[in-house]
Amino acid sequence: MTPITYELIKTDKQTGARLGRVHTPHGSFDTPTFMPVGTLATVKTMSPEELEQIDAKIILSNTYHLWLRPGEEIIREAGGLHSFMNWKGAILTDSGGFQVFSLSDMREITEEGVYFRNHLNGDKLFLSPEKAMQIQNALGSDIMMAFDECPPYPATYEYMKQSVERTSRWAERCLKAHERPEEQGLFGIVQGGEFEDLRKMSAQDLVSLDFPGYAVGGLSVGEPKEVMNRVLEFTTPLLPADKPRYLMGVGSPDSLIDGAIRGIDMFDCVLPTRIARNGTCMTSTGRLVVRNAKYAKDFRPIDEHCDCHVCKNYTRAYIRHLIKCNETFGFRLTTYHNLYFLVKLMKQVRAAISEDRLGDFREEFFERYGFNKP
Ligand code: PRF
Ligand code: ZN
Repeated sequence: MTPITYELIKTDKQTGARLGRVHTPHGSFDTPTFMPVGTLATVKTMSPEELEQIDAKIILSNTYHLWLRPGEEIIREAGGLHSFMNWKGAILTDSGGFQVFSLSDMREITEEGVYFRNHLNGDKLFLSPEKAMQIQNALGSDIMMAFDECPPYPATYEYMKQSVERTSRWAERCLKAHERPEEQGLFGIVQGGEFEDLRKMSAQDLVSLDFPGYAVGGLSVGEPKEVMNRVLEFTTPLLPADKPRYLMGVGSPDSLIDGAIRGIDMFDCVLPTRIARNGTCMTSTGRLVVRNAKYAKDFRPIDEHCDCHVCKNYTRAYIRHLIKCNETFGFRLTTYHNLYFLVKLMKQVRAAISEDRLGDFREEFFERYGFNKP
C-alpha cells in the first residue's frame, strides 16, 4: 500500500527517545534525523554530491515555491524532482499551507482553500488540499504533507478549534485527492496550538484516517521553549508507535535533542543554512559568528572538535574574509559545516539511544554548548 514504513529499533531507557529507520522508495534513513531544507530544488550552496558526502539521506523541498517557479509541470516533464535536481536520496515536500501563511499577507481562508497573493509579483493565487496534492504528485516526492493551517501564536481557543476542525477536513480531502499512493506516502499534520484537548482532537481525527506518518505542526511559531516541550509531551503519546513522527520547522541543536527525548523522529529547519549565509556557525561550544573582527587573524578551524572537510582545510580568518567580501565560496563553507554539524549531532543522538544514555548525552551537550548558562 504505502511505500513509507517505519521500523522501531529500540527506545532509550533514560528518556524514552526512539531509535528507528524509515524506508522510502529512494532509500532508508535512520531516525532521529535532521532534513536539510532545499526550498527551490536546491539546498542553498550545496551540491547533491556534497549532501551525500555529509551523509544526508533525506531533504525537504517546498510545494509552494516550486509551483510558482519553475512550475510543477516542468518538473513532472523532467521525470520528477529527484531527476530534475539529480538527488538520489529521499525527498519530503511541505504542502504549501505554511508558506502561504508565512510569506503572503492578504490571505483569505475559506472551507475550499486559501486565496492569497504571489509573494513575487502580487498575482492572485488559490491553494487547496486538492491543488497541493496535485502539485506534490507531479513533483514525485517520497513523502508529501497534507495541506493544513498553521495559525499564529498566540491564537484564541475558539479560533484554534475551528482551524483544527478545518485542517481535519482538509486532511481527508488530501487523502482522497492523492493519485499515487503506491509511490508516495502522505503524512497528516497535527495542529491545535498549546491546547491539550485540541491537540488530542486533531491527533484522533488524523490517526483515524491512517496516514503512514504524522507531523506535529504549529510549533516553533514564537511560543516559549517550555510550551513546545509540554505540547510535545502530551502530543507524541497520541500518535501510533509504528509510524514516524516529524516536528516541522525545528532545527536548533537543543530543540533537536529535546524533541527526540519526547519521541520525535524527523526534523527540518532553514536555521543551519540561513545563519550560515550570514556568517554564523554551530559548534560544539555554541554559536560562533565567524564574521566578527576577533577572527581576522584566527587560523584555527571553525570548530576544533569537528572533522568535516571545511574544518580540516580552512581557517576562521579565511572564511571571515570571504564572507566579509560576500564571496560565494564563504557561504558554501559555513553551510557545509553547519549541515555536517547537525547531521553528526543526530548520529550522536542515535548512538546515545542505542546505548541508553541520551539523558547523559543531553547534559554533556547542553553544558558544552552553553545552554545551561543563565
Ligand atoms: N505546517 C506546515 N509546515 C510547517 C509548519 C506547519 O505547522 C511549521 C510549524 N513550525 C513549519 N513548517 N505545513
Ligand atoms: Zn566543521
